Amino acid sequence: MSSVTDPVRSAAGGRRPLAERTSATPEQLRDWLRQMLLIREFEVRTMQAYQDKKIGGFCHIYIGQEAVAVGCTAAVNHADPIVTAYRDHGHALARGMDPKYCMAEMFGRIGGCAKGKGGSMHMFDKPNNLYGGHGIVGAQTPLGTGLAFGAKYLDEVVGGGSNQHVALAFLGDGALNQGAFYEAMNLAGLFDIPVIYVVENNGYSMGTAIERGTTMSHRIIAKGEGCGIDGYELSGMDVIDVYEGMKKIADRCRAESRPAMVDIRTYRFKGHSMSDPRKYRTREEEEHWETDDPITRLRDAMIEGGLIDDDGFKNLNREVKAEVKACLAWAEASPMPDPSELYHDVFVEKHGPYTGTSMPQIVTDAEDSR
Ligand SMILES: Cc1ncc(C[n+]2csc(CCOP(=O)(O)OP(=O)(O)O)c2C)c(N)n1
Ligand SMILES: [Mg+2]
Repeated sequence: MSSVTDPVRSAAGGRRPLAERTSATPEQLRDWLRQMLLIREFEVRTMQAYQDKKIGGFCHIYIGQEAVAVGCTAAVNHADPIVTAYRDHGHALARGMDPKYCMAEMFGRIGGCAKGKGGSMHMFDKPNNLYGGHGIVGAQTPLGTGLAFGAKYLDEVVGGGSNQHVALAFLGDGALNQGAFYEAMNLAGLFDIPVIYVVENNGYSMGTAIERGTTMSHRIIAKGEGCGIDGYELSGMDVIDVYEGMKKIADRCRAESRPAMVDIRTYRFKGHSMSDPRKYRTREEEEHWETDDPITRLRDAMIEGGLIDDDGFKNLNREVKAEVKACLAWAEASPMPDPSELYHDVFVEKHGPYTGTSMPQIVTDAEDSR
């Protein structure tokens, strides 16, 4: 079963009244709009902080792809594990990570979600069932398969019931050709593992267009079919389309305990990383996609549906800007890790035996609030 939506513009669908398009409540729609605005503002401020040299190392911006993380996360339960690649700020925020831990992580501060040791590419949030943030292309796909296998094992073998979980393993189109991904898909198909491989297909792997590096680029779900995995294609520019499509797929994978592969067509509005002059694509192409902004789409649909007006939108935007400003101040006030942290959380014999760890604040705060 596969439902194909015009990847570039599903505006025809977008023009139908909201009530016909989605079962989401006005509160849910407002929440998605807020989340996308939060991610957008967070990323704009991240770019500024990077340019101001407050953030170092690799840093990949999620602007343009917001509807994917927000729509997919909304379509599953909080207990369902999620794992992703290095373009991960949006997933962390959509999963509910307080942006202050996310920003502090990029600032290399002890208050960061990984005590400042991971940086932009390694957003982890155990209380929110987010298992990273991974820098090796494709490396997260076996992990997502394992997370789904573990959850299914606990449900079926330990608990003696039926499978209750589905895991989301996000990957970029550039990860499609990694051997680990095929091994993971083969096992998922063979053992009925409830994992969904969500390909955030933004058309580029660094500077390489998908057609130049990947076979069957017009129909990548064929790769999953070779492992007996059902494939689906969705437009990633409209959060309602993403949610409605993913909800059906996720419900089915959970109920039948089966894997799926989803090709979600999207576009990163910025470069691959902070140091990308984007010479491999034209300004016209960028403008074409920028006019199909996922935030504008939802805002317009909500205005048309009478769920928000211009002032309401401005207020929401103002709230989000204040929240991100506060998170920047929090990150800046968080101390640098003590040098002794170099010897914690690592297995390096040269420096003596493993010296244990201390829990990051994101975990202790969650425990305290229970
Ligand atoms: C195994 C491996 N090979 C190469 C790289 C270098 N690299 C980092 S990101 C990237 C492109 C991946 O593109 P894609 O999966 O489409 O994700 P996107 O950046 O578009 O989100 C490459 C080749 C890497 N990190 N890991
Ligand atoms: Mg890509």
